[in-house]
Amino acid sequence: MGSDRDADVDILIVGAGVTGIYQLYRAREAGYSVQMVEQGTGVGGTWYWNRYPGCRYDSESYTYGYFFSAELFREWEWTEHFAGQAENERYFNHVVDKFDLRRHIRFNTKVASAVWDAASATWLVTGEGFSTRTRYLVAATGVLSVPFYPDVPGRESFRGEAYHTGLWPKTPVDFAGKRVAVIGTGSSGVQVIPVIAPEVASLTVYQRTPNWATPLNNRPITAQEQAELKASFPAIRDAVGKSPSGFLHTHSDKSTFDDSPEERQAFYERVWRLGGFGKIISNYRDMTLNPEANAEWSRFVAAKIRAAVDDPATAEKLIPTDHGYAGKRPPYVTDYYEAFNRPNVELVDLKQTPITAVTETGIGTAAGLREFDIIVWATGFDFGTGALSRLGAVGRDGLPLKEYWADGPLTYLGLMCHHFPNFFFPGGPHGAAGNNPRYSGDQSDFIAGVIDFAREHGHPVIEVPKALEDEWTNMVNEAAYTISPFKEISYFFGTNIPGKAKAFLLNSLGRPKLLQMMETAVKSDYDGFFPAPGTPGTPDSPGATDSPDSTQATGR
Ligand code: NA7
Repeated sequence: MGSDRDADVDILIVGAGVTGIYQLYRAREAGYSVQMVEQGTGVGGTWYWNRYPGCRYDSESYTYGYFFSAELFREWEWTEHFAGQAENERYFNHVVDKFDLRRHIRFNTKVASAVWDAASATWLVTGEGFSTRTRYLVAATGVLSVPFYPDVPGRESFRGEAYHTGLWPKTPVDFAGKRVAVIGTGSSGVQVIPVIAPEVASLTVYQRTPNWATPLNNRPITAQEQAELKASFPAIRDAVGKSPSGFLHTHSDKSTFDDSPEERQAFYERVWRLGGFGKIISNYRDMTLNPEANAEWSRFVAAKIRAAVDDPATAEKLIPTDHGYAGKRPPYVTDYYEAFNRPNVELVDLKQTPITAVTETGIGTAAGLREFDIIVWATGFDFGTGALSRLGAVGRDGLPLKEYWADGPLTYLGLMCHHFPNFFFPGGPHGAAGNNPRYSGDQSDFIAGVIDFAREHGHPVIEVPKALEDEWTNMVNEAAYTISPFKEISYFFGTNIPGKAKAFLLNSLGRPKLLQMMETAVKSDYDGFFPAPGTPGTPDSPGATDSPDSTQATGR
């Protein structure tokens, strides 16, 4: 029978990003012994690794940050409605220090394997110079944390400087007077391009597929707004807590064709001026679902692109033709299209002239070789399952997670899966809408609750029943094609990674459904989550052997 003597810690959390830090706070507050491991040398996750010029939130700063402490909310003054990377990283450092969490974090530690041991009902988690046995394993490893480099011939032969936006160096990159290539025009590419354009000698943008970029509408938070934010903390916390999207943007109850063409134009102009995701959330309620409504808004955005870009041929290349607005994750930008009016910026359409090779000096396409000093790879991530599949997690009966998920993730509420007892992944695939901290916070709360319940009732093993996993996974996969606006060309289906199974990787059912399912589980006292002694995976099951040699546990 597993006992607390078998574990070095109660809870081991992997990843010091927005989700992991909150889970760490909750675990520590509840009195568990808790250890966090983090691959980097600092906290912040996304806001630690993505340091490229122009990197910033496209969710409002104050709804992205935490709500668990009124004092934290009131003392931290965001400078902008959409704060930049350096400020975001400072925020997470502030949180970790304010709540004395840093002493639980072991940096420079990458998990190489995590193996379930049924006999002791613990996970043995190891990495280079690190080995810990934990009762519960929480992988807060992020959905956008494994950078993707396309397999372009010669990529590594380039002798100039090369950077991936998701692995940006801590020392500033000197772009002044350099010949620079940016490959990729997703959310990262469109942030970096306008910021470096004024500095560089030349900027060549390699675009395979254009995205529907609309204004972020960022601005400083005024002293008056600052005071209002502080004064309204409980109201904001409650509104965000209840919001179906996790944002403060209000939902419109009108459908597109309820309005006349003139009213629609005026409405669109108002929506255009909203911050970030207001373009989706506060748009006509049928904008993402009714193809004609979607085409109408997309035409409006296309007209804005044509108005912003001086050269009509360049403007046409920048307008998506393979998907309508929100068919893929739309980026939010500041002066992106305007950058193409600069004489030193040029757009290369890879649909017309694909990259054939990277050479020692530059990039070759069908149109010839261009030489560069710096290449920026803004080519995205192995979304959703990338980090979890690389964790080396091996569950009950020796089943690797990577194998279990070979055809796509199987999850319960995007936070746990059958066959993997005492294992949780808040913010994981099927749980969130992208990387929204409100969803992952809901998941962390649920995880904290089920662990508390198991502790109180003396259950050594928590494992979600297969039927509940099937129910959620099937609902998510079905709604991916009905409720979700995203098309199969989106990386939300994993299709940006060669060889990856095509499967939906977000929560297509939305936050209300997630919360409702959680409530059902809590109200049933987590019915079915605690396998009876003797069933597979529990300490006294027939297959469970003595605990592997725990003398190798070091590093703490
Ligand atoms: P994205 O949104 O996945 O964008 C990656 C970009 O890289 C996209 O424009 C891709 O074009 C392009 N790409 C990928 N492979 C290639 C090759 N082989 N050749 C040329 N271009 C290529 O990643 P981001 O980092 O921008 O944003 C990720 C998330 O971060 C974002 O959604 C926010 O949540 C924050 P494609 O569209 O595939 O033709």
